[in-house]
Amino acid sequence: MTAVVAVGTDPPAGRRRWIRALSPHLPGTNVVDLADLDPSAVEILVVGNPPGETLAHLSALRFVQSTWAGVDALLQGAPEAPIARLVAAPLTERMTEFVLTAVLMLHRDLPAYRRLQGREEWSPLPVVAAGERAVGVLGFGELGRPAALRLAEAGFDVVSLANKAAGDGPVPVVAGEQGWRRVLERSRILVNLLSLTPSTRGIIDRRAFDLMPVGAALVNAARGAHVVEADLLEALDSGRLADAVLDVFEREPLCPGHPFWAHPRVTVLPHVAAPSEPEALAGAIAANIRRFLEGEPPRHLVER
Ligand code: OXD
Repeated sequence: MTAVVAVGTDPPAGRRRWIRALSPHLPGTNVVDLADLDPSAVEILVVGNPPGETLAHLSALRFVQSTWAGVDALLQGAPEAPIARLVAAPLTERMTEFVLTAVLMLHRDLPAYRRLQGREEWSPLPVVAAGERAVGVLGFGELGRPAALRLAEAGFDVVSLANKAAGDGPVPVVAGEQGWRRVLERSRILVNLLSLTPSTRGIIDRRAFDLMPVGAALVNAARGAHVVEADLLEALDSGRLADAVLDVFEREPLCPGHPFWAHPRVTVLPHVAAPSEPEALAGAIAANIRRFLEGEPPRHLVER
């Protein structure tokens, strides 16, 4: 029987693009829009990161391949099928490029110059060498590790936080409560690439900001829910933090009138650090689906 792969990515209007991109990589398979299938017959599903409970009616699910790097929402209430998150070189490269861009922008004071520009003020700021700029990267996994290494290659003084410490690579990796404090206390620029779990939800809060050097900056490219928004606003308004570059938010899209929109110290981005482009990522997704179809364990399954 021909295997059927259902595509249920959001927005539904974009599904045709995924279907077009995936089909040539899955010969002998029907790649179709989820909306065109009887829900009780869907066994293999390609989705982004919708709330898992929206899939609860797919009672025959056997494998879910996400088009997203993080599947925190999908894990909430999805049927008991294996779920693979997306790990693919083009996605990693885009995130690495984004982190480097954001850190260089903060390092060379571009947000501060934009504020000066708003006041028509011609005021050169002191230039600091990259080697004197302490950067912390929270997370040393599939996305955190390459980003931390690229920052180190660019000359920054990088320390990363992970579950396990490691001192022998180009980036020192620290762990635990002591590691957390060490990264925060030293980081002039803090980059968040943690995955969102019950233990990391709300981890970047007032206590975290109080540990950071006065005038430090935050780059959040992981999940909005890592950050306590009210605490971040307070830290920015009090001058404890100088800047925040935010690609992710507790609620997306960011709602009209949210204080981040007009905040002079916040750069708002619409979750674009590492967008999932079907044409670039279909090969990696299809390869994992083929593994499943051939009875091999798919790669990058998340613990459930
Ligand atoms: C994500 C993604 O997980 O965009 O945020 O892939």
